Amino acid sequence: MTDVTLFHWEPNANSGKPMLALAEKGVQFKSHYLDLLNFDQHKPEYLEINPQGTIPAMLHGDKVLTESTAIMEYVDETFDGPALMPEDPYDRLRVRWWMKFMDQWLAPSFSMIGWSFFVGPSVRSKDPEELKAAIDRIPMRERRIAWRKAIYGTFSEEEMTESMRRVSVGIDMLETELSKHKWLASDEYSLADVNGFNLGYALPLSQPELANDERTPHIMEWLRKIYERPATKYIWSMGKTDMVKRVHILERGAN
Ligand SMILES: N[C@@H](CCC(=O)N[C@@H](CS)C(=O)NCC(=O)O)C(=O)O
Repeated sequence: MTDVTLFHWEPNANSGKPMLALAEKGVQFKSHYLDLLNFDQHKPEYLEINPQGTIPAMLHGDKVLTESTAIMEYVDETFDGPALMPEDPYDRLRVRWWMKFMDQWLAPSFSMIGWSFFVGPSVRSKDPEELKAAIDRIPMRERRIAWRKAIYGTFSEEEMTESMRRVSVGIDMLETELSKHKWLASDEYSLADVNGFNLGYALPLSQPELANDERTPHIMEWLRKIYERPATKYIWSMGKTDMVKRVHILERGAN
């Protein structure tokens, strides 16, 4: 086995990006599952690997890699297997354009909605003192603030409205772009698709009015094609919670 260890949570969002990129390249890796809802990412043994206390992180030999998109690019460039970046420089630019757009603009809005409706409610019933201590242990100030807002339900109406607006704008942009090429950034399957799938695989469940067969047929077909790839099936089978079962909405004929 290649000397790769991936520290990840569920195949979802940032964790799923390097998981799926590794599987697409055919790279076997040691899986080290961290339970985000149990605050495993803030435990001292993981902070030695990623002092920011966020997931994912990867070890390749003696190298420590963090930042999910940068890890995907490293994986693509380092290992044999099908290229996940196109040859053409303009196509490559579009892959990077979409990844930057998703990582910096769209994903934080998806994340705020997910943290408000899922992450916060999932941990809220723990002992209040334990929760307070868990929050105090989080190394990054901005993550402490996000956890507090998720747990105590204090994301403002303005923040939530803006996140919903961004998700809606992002869905329309994806639909337009996917009507132009076979895949998101070009006619070749790329890291932009891996990134986008991790962000949007559950859209037909989480935003059924905005993402559905009538309104966004290109998005639906794109998600289904990625879902049908053997690498995607394999990685999603590594999920340990019901969260990943949402992917089955992409089964043809499921809705
Ligand atoms: N920019 C980082 C963000 C990593 C990140 O924030 N990951 C989330 C999970 S998707 C996390 O670890 N959250 C846990 C926490 O904030 O405690 C990346 O892309 O790797």
